[in-house]
Amino acid sequence: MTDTAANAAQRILELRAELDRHNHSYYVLDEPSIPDAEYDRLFRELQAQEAEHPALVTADSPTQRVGGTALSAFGEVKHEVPMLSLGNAFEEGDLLDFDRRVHEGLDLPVGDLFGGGAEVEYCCEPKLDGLAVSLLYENGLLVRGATRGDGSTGENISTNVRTIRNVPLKLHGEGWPSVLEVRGEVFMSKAGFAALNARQLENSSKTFANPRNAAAGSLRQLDPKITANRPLEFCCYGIGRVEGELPATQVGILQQLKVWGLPISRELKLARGANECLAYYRDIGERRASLAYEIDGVVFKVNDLAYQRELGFRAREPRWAIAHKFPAMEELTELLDVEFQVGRTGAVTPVARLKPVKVAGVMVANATLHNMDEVARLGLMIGDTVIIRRAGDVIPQVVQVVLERRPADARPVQIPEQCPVCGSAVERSQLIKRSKGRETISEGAAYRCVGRLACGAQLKQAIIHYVSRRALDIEGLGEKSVDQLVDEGLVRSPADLYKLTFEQVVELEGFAELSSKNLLAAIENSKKPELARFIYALGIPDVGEETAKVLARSLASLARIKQALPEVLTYLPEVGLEVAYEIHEFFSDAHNRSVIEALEQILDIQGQGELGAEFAASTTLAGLLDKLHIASVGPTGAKTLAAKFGESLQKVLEADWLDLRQALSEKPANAVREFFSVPEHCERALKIEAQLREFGMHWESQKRVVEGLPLAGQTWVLTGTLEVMSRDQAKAKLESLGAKVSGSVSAKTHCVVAGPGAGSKLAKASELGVAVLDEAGFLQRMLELGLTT
Ligand code: D41
Repeated sequence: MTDTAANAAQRILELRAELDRHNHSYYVLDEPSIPDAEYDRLFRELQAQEAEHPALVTADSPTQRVGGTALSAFGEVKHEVPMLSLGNAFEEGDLLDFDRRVHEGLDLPVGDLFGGGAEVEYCCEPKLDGLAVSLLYENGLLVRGATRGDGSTGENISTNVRTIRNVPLKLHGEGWPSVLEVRGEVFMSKAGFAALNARQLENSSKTFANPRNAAAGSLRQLDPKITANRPLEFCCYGIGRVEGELPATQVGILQQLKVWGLPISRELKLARGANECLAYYRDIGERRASLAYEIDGVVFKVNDLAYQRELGFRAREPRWAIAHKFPAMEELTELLDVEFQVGRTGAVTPVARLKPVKVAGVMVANATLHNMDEVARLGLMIGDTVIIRRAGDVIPQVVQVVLERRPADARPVQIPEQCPVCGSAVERSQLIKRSKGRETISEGAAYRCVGRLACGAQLKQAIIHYVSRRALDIEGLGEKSVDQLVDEGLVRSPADLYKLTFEQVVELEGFAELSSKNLLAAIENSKKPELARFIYALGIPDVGEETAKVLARSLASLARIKQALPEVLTYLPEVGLEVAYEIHEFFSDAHNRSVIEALEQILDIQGQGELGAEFAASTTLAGLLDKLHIASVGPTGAKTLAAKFGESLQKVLEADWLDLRQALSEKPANAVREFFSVPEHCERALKIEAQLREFGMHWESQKRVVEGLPLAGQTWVLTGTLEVMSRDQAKAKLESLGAKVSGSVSAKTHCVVAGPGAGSKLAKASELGVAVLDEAGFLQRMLELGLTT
């Protein structure tokens, strides 16, 4: 043998071994080891090598086999009509070549620039990224489901396909062929995939690299109960064995299948000629990111079945169909390093620095790694070869490590002990779970730099947030100028902005006389902020604009917000315990307090005054008792208690068991007594009550407050979807006007607000003659009552 032939033989063996390994991972383990694009490259290299050295082709080469191998755990199914594979077009030219071959095969004149020739009609549909299956219907009943396998033999997955919600077990209507084998793709929507992975993560089970693996892994479960719990869907794209009559075109058949209850693509279209096919390709390509499921291209099929028969197939690919692929969303590259970024709230997050690689047409050099748990989950080491995935407009992600390519000198990823920006300590966050009056603390996934505004990274982002449009809206301060102000030590806290002088500003890069004056004027103009904007500007973790508005509206003073106890904060609409603790902790922090005090010296914060009616009306003793999370005492028990003890917390605390038993059954009565036998629990309850009083709220006067409100004594019901406000918001509005909001309609109901999708409650309302408002009518009424949205 010559040298080159020997080298080729060596390379061919290597490629076969590698492809065999990947095939096994992919088809048997459902755990691809490399991206499809990389597999295709290796495969094409092997094909090219074998074409050049035909003597080296052996029957066991991966090129000599189509598709995968059947996994023995399932029974075998022989496909009487083989399940063919699809040829690929990667460029527009490939598609034009395909169209030309179709014309030649059919003896049709090829079109020219002057519109001559005949246009062939093509059925167009997205190419779903799932796995091909065959469903066999006999006399309209689903009798068998099978995977494609190698195209001639697949696996019997009948029990599993039956669990797929949109697979009809019995065909609708009538007139179906006595034997009808339909073929299509089983896939998972992007949302279903995300939900499944979230669930897997929660259960510490293995997550899937992409929706296709998730679909494959779910369909090939030996336990159909597992399959049933996976969000699988089916979409029909063709037929196999048929005994009976069907329409004479591809589109006609699919439309008929749809009538019989089989799902087909909503994007199905008929195109005349190659140019309309290309237009379809571009249109779907543009909408790729916004489709509910992943696709890796579009498929074109000659529409006329007589033409399909005439064209036939070559090897195992029909000459009448082609897949026009989109750029791959996954590629291989190298992890050069992991760096750590510090966010506005001090979160230290790992970022992957990658050897730049083009993924779906875009150069990618960085990818987020979320947190150290994710790094551990991936088993990532610096130097690793990794699979990068860019799904739509989403930030590129590292989805998998290619373990077999790990170099000997790979290094572990380590969280720095000191903040890379300011050198302060980096601490692991704590997860505090509170329920039934108990706290359990565990380690969180996040790490935080404790440097606060002493950390340049946090300070810069805090300032950028503070001046942003929805916060204090100080125009003229860009990211670059903030960097400069911080780096030169001119600004160490938001309060320092107000000390800037003309001389200092005009020295900054990009500032001239006029722009400096404008900036100083903008800073001066920001000195009378609305309370809500000010709260938002502080950048409290988890407090966005909405929560800031709620805080400002309900508590109506910075002093109250600063001291509010977490339980008191949870009286506010849409503030849960987690956020309440974040807010409370933020204001308890000495450093934050000093920054806020400095700002208070300078600013005249607007919109402070009386406690909001909304808050006042929602603070009940029953609510407080409920918030204490006493075991076995829910909202109803809390209400009974409050009523029984005349709205006096003191009386509840002093109650003996017999008193309690008059209001509650044995178990909750025991629980209440036990709970309040702990002095800290009593103290806490009294502290909350004291704060509510201090804020100007009295249980005894609750009734009076409510009685003076315009909707006092009325019960309202909300049903269906509201579009302008959330149901919680609508409920809060109604309660602030004195109404009660109930979950069920009765003759006593004053009014039902019904959005789209309202069902039985709306029916009941009309039955009982209860007034009904749509959302527009409801908003109108709210406006009449002087409430703004
Ligand atoms: O959406 C798909 N993945 C899809 C796959 C489709 N829309 N049409 C297809 N048509 C065929 C032929 C033309 C051979 C009946 C296919 C596939 N085949 C296919 N899927 C996997 C292997 C072949």
